Amino acid sequence: MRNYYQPEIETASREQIRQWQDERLVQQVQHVWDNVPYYRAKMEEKGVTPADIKSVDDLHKLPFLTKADLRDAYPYGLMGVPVEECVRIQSTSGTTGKRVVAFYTQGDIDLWEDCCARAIVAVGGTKEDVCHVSYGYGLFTGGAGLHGGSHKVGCLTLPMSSGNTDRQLQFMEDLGSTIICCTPSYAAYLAESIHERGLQDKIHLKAGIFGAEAWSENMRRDIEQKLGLKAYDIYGLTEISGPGVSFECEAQTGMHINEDHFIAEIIDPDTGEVLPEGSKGELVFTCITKKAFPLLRYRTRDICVLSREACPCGRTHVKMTKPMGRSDDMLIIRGVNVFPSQIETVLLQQGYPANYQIIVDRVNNSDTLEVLVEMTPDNFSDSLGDITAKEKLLVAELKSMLGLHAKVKLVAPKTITRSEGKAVRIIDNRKI
Ligand code: DLL
Repeated sequence: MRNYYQPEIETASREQIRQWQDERLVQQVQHVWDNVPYYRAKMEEKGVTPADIKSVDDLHKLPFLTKADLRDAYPYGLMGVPVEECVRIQSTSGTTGKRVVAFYTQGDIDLWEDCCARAIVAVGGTKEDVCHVSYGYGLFTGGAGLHGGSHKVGCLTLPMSSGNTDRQLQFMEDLGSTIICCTPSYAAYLAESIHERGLQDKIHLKAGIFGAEAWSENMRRDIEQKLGLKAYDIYGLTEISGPGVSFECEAQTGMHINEDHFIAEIIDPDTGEVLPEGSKGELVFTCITKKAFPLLRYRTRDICVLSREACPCGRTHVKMTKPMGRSDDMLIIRGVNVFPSQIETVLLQQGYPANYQIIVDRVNNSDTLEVLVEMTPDNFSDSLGDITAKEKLLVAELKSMLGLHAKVKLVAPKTITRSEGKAVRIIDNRKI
């Protein structure tokens, strides 16, 4: 028997999952209709009532919710229970406009922590493990979510939060951390620091649970090799609870969505039309168990593909690919769509670390793209004379990936500020 946290749920038959979803959706729509006037008005506008929603097949009849709705209804307008029944708020890490504030009852926290516990068990976590949580604690959901999940699994939980790298490494060594949870960019920074201090033999990590931002397969291999662990992806968003909406298993080929709590759809981001399974499009979630912040058909802006192919791990819940960029993170430069992940892929393929910054500007009414790329200490010292040649090679590789000319500037190691949470990789001066 595999050590699943909730095998009866995670390996349930498709029919069983579908039955849970049908029943829970019907109840949730009634709950929202009765308690969330903002969404009820949207349903009325579309001429839909709870009687029209009998199963998942009817989901498409419901109106979408977007980030704009969350701003309109800020702070209490989408709550499904009275404030006195809530025990927690969390908030997004967004830096522009109003932050998203999500509310939780104790039951909502419990189911969120269940999802995170499943993620920890999926990377091999048991009560024997020391789980080092370096996601930020506080309003951000990363710390609180994985912390709660780690308790449920029974791991010894180290609530490190982000920052103070020396202390992180000291505890990692002294307490023998075996699982690390943080953003992939912070994992890359920790790996760099461990190598600089020559601590490789003193660190005994076996698995990393990395998410909250996009990271490529190349970056995965790089982190795995440098930290000597297996690196797993985890996905989630504050609006839908936080980390653990989906997570990777040992197969490392996509993230299982916790379908007993969330129904996933893929839509065409331009028309809103539901796309057939296997299509690439915008991910939309409907929460069917959460009570305090019960979002229905929430448009995530994340672009991905869903797959129901049988997974060797035995889990039956649908898998999503890594988000292939957010439709609102995509840069449009001289009319060309550019995703930061494409630039990262080129840099890692050419042997550079994932420390870079993309600077977009507008000069004489034309967009410019510049990529600052940090060198490793090794390629810095042996390339002093031939930096221009290396820059030219990157310009050519980027041109073939993006179909666009980008200026490239190689900079000395440690020039680009390291991030302890989500990395800030894009500076778009056109917006200022
Ligand atoms: O980032 C929740 C989280 C914490 C997920 C820790 C995983 C680990 P927000 O701050 O609300 O919540 O940001 C949500 O981050 O819509 C995606 O665009 C992006 N994102 C989250 N996980 C991944 C991932 C948390 N694994 C937004 N890969 C989402 C790529 C991710 N992007």
